[in-house]
Amino acid sequence: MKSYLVLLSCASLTFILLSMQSCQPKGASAAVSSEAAKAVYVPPGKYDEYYDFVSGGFNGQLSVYGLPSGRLLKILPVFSVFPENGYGYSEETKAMLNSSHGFVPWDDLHHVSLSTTNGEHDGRWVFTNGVNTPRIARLDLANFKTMEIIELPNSAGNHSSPYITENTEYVVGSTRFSVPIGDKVDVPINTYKQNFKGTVSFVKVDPNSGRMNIAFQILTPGIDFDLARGGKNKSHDWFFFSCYNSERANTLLEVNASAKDKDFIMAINWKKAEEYAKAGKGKNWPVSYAHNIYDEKTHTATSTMIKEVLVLDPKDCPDMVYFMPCPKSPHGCDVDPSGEYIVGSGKLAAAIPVFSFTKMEQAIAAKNFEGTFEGIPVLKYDAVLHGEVQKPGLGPLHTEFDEKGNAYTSMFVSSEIVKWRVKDLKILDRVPTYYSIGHLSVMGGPTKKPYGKYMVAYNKITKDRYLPTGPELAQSAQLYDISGDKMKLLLDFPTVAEPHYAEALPASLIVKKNVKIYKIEENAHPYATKGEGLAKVTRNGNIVHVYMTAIRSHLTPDNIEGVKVGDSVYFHLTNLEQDWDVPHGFAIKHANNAEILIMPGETQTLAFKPDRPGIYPFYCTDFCSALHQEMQGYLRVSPV
Ligand code: CUK
Ligand code: CUA
Repeated sequence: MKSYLVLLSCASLTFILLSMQSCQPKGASAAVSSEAAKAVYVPPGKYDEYYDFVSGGFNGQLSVYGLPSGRLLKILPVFSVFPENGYGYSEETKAMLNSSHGFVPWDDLHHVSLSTTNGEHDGRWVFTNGVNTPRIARLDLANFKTMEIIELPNSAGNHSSPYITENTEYVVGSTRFSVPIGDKVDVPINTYKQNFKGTVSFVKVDPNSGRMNIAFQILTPGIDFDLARGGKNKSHDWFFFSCYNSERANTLLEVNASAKDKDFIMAINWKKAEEYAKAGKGKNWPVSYAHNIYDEKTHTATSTMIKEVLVLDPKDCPDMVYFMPCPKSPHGCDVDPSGEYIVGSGKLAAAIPVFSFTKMEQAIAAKNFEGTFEGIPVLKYDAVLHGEVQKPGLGPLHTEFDEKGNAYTSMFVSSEIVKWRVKDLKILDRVPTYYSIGHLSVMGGPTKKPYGKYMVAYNKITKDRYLPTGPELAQSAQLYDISGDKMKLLLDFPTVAEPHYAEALPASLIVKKNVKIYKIEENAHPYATKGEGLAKVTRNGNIVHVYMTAIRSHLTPDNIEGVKVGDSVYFHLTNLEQDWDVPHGFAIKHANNAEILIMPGETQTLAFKPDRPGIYPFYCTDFCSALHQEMQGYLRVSPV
C-alpha cells in the first residue's frame, strides 16, 4: 500500500513536470519596459560594469560575459580541449588534462566560485568543478587562464563543488554518485546499502599562490550530495551540503529515492575537522590522483600523481558532522549574507525550509536529536527551523540574496523567480522566466555584501526565445533589474552550452590586475628563442626541435629541410612581440593536431610526425597585420 502511494505521488509529480514543460508561460515577447534597452545599453567603446563567469556545462569551458550588455567576451577552456588557442593540443597544456585515468579531454563544468577575502570578492581566482571525472580547477583572473586542476579520489560525480569558505581557506568537492571506495571496488550493484560510500573533499588553497592540495576527505554515507555553501560570520567554521537519496536506492531513483518525506542538509564543522586531521584522527588511504599545474614563467604545465589522501571517518571524530532533516530531495543549499540562515530547496517540496544557524548550535548543545543516520546525529527538524516560505511555487532550486535582506529563489517547474524577505519569510514578488530556470545569480549574491542591482536567470529550456537553429537550440540567460520593489526583465542573451551557474563581479576588481603581455626576457620556457638570430633547427636521433620566432610579419626559419618521414618534429614558437593584443598562431598542413596561439612574449609547442614525403606549408593562423598572409613557410620532408 505504501509503495503504491509513493508511485502515485511520483506519477502525479511527473505529470506536473511534463505538463508544466509543455505549456510554458505564454508570450515570448513578454512585458519588457521601454526603459529596458537603455538599462542594458553599453555604448560602443565603453566597458560593461560587471564581468560574468558563466559555466559551460557539457562543453567543459567557462565563458566570460559583460553585464549588463550580455556581450560574450571570451571562452576560457578548463576541462575540454580548445582548438581556438591549442589548449590540450599544445605540448605545454596537455598535462592540464591528465588524470589517474590518463588524458581526459572533456568534463561537465557546472559551478563557479569567485575567491573571497573576509566574505567579499577579491578578484583573484575563479574555481570550477568537473563533475564527471571528479576535478576542481583554478583560473587566475589576472591572465584568465586555467592554472591548476586537481583530481578528487574516492569520489564520483563532483557536483556540490567548488564552493568556498569565507576567506577561500578551502574549496570543497563531494560525491554525487556514491560508489564503492577503498579496497573493495568490484561488488554487486545491489549491495549499494552496504558498500557504496562517498567523501567530501576539503581542498586547501594557499592564500598567496592559490595552489590547491587536498587537506583531508570526510567519509560520507552512501547518499547523493548535490550542492553546498560555506558559512559566514558566526557560521564561518561550518559548511552545509544538500543531500538526496537518503533511501540509498541504486535503481529507479525517480521513485525509490523520493520515497521519504525528508532528506538532509549535512553540516560539517571544518574547523573541528582540521583539528582532528592535525591530531592524527585520520587515516592515509592509498589512492592515485593527478595534480596539474601551469607555470607562467615556463608557460608549461606539469602533472604529478599523488599516492595517498587523508580520510577522516565521522565515527572517529565526534561533533564534526550533523544532519538536519530537509524536505524532499533538496537541491540548492544556500547561506544568507549574515551567515545565520541556511536555505534548503527540496525540489519536490511544497515549502522552502529556512534553517537557523543559532538554533542549530543550540540543538547540538542540547543534543536535541531525532536519531542517527549511519552513526551521524540527526537534529530535530523543528529544533533547527527558522521557518518555511509557504507556497513559493513549484520545484524550488536555488536561492541568492541582495543587499536589502531579500532572497530570490528559482522555481524550475513553475518557471519563475520568487522574491521573499529573509526576516519574515514573506513573499514579495514573482516574475516568469523563459523557461525552466536552474540557477540564478544576484550580483555578489553569495558574498557577505551583495551588490544587488542585477540578477540573471540561467534557464534550462529555450523554446521560442531565439531564431531556431535546428533541433539544438541555444541555451539562455535572462537579466533582471532588481533595484526596485518589483523585478523587471531587461534582456535575453544566449549562452555557450548549458549555463548551470555563474558568478559576476565588478570589472574594477579585475581590470587593474590584468596581465597585458609576458616580458620576453622573463620567458623561462626551455625552448624559448629570445631573438630572431637565435632561431635554429636541431636534431637528436629522430627528434627534431625547431626553435622558431614570430614577429610581424615573418616566421623564422621559414624554409626547413632535412626532416625525414617518421621524425618527431617539435615546433617551439616564440612570439617576440611586446605589444598588447598581437598574438601569432601556427598551423602546419596535415598535422594531426590543432593550431597553437602564442601570446606576446610566450612560447608554445606544436608536435608533428610527418607520415609521407612532401612539402608541408605552415602559416600564422591569427590575422596580425596587413602582411599576415605573408607569415608562412615550408617544411620539406624527405623519404628515410
Ligand atoms: S545544477 Cu548541476 S544540474 Cu541546479 Cu547546480 Cu544544473
Ligand atoms: Cu602572425 Cu598572422
